[in-house]
Amino acid sequence: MAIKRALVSVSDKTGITEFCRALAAQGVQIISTGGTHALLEREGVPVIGISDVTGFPEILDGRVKTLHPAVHSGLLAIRDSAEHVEAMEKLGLDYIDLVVVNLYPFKETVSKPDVSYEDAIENIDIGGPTMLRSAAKNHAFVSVVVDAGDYADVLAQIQASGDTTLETRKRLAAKVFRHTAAYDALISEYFAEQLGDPLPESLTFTYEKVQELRYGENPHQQAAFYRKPLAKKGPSITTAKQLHGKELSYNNINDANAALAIVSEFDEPAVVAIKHMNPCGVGIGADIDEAYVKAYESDPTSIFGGIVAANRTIDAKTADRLAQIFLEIIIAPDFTPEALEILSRKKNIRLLATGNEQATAAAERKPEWLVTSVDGGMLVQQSDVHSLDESDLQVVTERAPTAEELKQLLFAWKVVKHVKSNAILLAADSMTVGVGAGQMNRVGAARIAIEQAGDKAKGAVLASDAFFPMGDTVELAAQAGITAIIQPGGSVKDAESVAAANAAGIAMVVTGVRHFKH
Ligand code: 93A
Repeated sequence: MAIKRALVSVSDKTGITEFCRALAAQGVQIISTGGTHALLEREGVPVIGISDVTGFPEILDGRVKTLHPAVHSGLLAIRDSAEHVEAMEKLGLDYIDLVVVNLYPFKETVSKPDVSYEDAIENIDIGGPTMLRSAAKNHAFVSVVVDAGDYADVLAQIQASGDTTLETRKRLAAKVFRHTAAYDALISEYFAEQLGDPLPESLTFTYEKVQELRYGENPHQQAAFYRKPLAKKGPSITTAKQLHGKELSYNNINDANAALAIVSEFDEPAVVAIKHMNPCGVGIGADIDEAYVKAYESDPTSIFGGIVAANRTIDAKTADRLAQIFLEIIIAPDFTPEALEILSRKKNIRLLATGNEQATAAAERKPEWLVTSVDGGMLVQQSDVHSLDESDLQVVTERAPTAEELKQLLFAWKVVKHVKSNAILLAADSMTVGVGAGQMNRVGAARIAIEQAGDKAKGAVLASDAFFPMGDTVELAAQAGITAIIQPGGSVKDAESVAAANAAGIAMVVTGVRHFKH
């Protein structure tokens, strides 16, 4: 069958004149709506108005243009059904063999900073998706183009044979259903946002592909990176710009995301180094340089080949230091031109700018829905945005922490939240000095953290992501010279831990909140 009649109705008119001119040259009759019709006519492409097909004017500010039986019969009729053919002939209706439609720009509209609700609603396309879906359903006979990227291929096929192949039409139909599904999901996402997204039921899982990745966690696993279409506010790996370096890998993106989550905990200048999703060094300071020195000193061995995130712009001074070691990624709000110049000399480093100097204050951060796969399904939970208020702390030992200990305890608590469970973290002088991550028992995590801290354990504070099931971890901490501990509390054997702390003169506070992370 040959393509004789095309219906063209596009919001994004890029490339449409050339495409239609070439179609007309193949003898294809072109029908079009208001703005598209006006453009084609202006450009001298032969075109007839939709009203001449429907016998009905475009009304209600264009809300009703193509929503008409003459259009949808022409799209949906089964060409080799005697009944359908008879019905079409009886009513004097014509077939439409090709539909070229792209939709009202809903995403672009709601992404504008001051979009009005009315403007958003008016940009919900009704007629366009309806035509796309009719044509896609009837892809046995009808070609449907929703993506300007397909103009060239479709045209080439028509020029060669007068029609597209069934295989092409199937591929185009699949694209349409993917497109209209995503379009509707985005509208529902917008409504959910308007309503405050109260329940996970409002999750629509509309993601758009950012890029295919070379591989996943390991080279034999396929992988890709997706993001939510409505850009996240605040520093995010999904909106960060890569300024230099090779393409990001799956592990890079995961680690950079984890690193950003930690530096975003702090209002003061902070730097974190990440290895395999766990922080190996975190420092805060009066400026970003001091914070980096602390993050580095935390564990000068593990930072090698790691990922560094900062919450302030990197300048030349810190760039010089960063350039001295091998790092996979540096992610920061921005880099000064000198810093960029210094770091870009290193071929293998990736530099990412989030553009956001200020993170959202911890207390104002809203949880997001996190998705984890299980075999054949998924789990959904809110992200852990709990932030501790000093007044939530309860001193459970004879000795209360000193002001300095309290400062270190709160610092350690912010970081231990991001360490894989079971997690024990030691801190001193606003830097981590020992991290025990992902252990199957708590005392084991403490042993690792203490061993890593070495001499630095003496006088340090300790944070535990969950309660101590018995007194052994506190006894170990006491032997290492830890002076203060922060932990959730709530174990049936809390008294054992408190007694061990009292015996060693350790100050202990409980939070009443735990931070498991798996
Ligand atoms: O307002 S609509 O939902 N009602 C319709 O009947 C209709 N028909 C086509 N939107 C409709 N369209 C859309 O108009 C198309 O999807 C396309 O995005 C746009 C093209 O309009 P124009 O040709 O006037 O620029």
